[in-house]
Amino acid sequence: MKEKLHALYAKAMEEVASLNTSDEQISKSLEDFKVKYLGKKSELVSIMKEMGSLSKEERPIMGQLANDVRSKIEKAYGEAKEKVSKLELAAKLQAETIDVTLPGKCIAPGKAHPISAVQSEIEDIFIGLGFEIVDGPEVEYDYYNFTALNIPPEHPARDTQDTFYINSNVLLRTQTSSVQIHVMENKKPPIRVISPGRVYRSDAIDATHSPMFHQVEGLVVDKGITMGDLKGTLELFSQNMFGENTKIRFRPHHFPFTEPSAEVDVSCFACGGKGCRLCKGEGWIEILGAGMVHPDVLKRCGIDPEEYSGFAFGMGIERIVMKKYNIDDMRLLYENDIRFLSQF
Ligand code: 2NL
Repeated sequence: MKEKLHALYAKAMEEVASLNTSDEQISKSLEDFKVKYLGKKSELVSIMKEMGSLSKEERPIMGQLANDVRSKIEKAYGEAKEKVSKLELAAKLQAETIDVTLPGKCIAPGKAHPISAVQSEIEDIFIGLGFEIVDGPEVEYDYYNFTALNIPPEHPARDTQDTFYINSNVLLRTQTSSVQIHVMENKKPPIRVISPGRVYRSDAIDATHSPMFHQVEGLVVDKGITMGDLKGTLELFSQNMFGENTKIRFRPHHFPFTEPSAEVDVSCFACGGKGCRLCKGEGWIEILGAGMVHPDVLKRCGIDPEEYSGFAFGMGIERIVMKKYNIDDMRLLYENDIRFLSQF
C-alpha cells in the first residue's frame, strides 16, 4: 500500500507539472486532474477503502501517509490552478490590448434643417426687436382661423379646395394668425409677438406648393401704432436678415384682416437691385404680406380700435429658404436626403 501511495503521488506530481503550460484546454485538464486524483472515484479513495484490511498498527501509519499524499496533491492542484488563471489572464490582456493613445472616432454633429435654421434666424431678429414668440394649436376652430379675421362663412378663402377640414368647424390652420387671435383675446396691449409654425393648405405638391409649409406671422398692438412703425420694423428685419444695404418697398394689396394692406418686397440680395436670375430681372423679391390690423378684428378680440391700433405681417419660411439658398424645387426641402441637406 505504501508503494501504491508513493507511486500515485509521483504520478500526480508528474501530471500536475505538465499542466503548467498555457493552453486552451488547460481548464478542462485541471478539472480532469481534480476528478482523477481527488474525486470520489479516485485511486486515492479506493486505496483508503482498502485500509480496513490492514493491521491495527499499520492502519494509522498508512492513514497518515494517505492524508499527506492527499494534502500534497491538493496543494499542487491549488498552485496549478492559480498559475493557470494567471496565465489565462495574461493571455487575455495580451489579446485585448487597446491603444488608448489612438484618436477617438469622430461622430459627425448633426445640424438644423434649413427651414429650422431660417426660422431660428427670424426668431432671433424679432427677439432682438422686443418681440415674444408664441405657439398655438395646428388643429384649430374655424372661428380662430377665419371668422375672427374677417373671413365669414361663405367667404371664398374658406373653400374646401384650399382648407383641410376635420369637421364643419374644426380644421388644420391655414395661417398662424389664429395664434395671434388667442393672444389678443387673452392679453391687454401692448402686444408684440411673432408666431412661427406649420400651416396647411389643400394644395397639390409641385416645385412651389406643399400641403404643409411654415410661416412666421407678427403682430404689434399698442396706442398710436402706425404704418410708419410697420415699415420701420420690416426694414430693420430685412436688413438683419438679408444684409444692411437691403431696401424694402410696399405695394398696395388686399387682405381681409388688414386695412390698408400691402405686399412687401426686399431689394434682391443676390444682385443688390440691378436685376438677376434670382429676382427674375426685377431687382426685388416678394417675401411678406402686411398691413394695419382691421378695426373689426381688434373689436372682436375685445380691443377698442378707438384706443389702440396695430400692424401685422406674415411670411412663408420655405420661400425665404429657397431664395436664400437658390433652391428651385420646394420638394427637396421635404425629402430628407442627407446629400441635399448636408450642403447647408
Ligand atoms: C402673407 C400675408 C399676413 C397678417 C398676415 C394678421 C394677423 C392678425 C390680424 C391681422 Cl391676428 N393680420 N396677419 C396680416 C397681413 C398679412 O400674411 O402673405 N402671408 C404668407
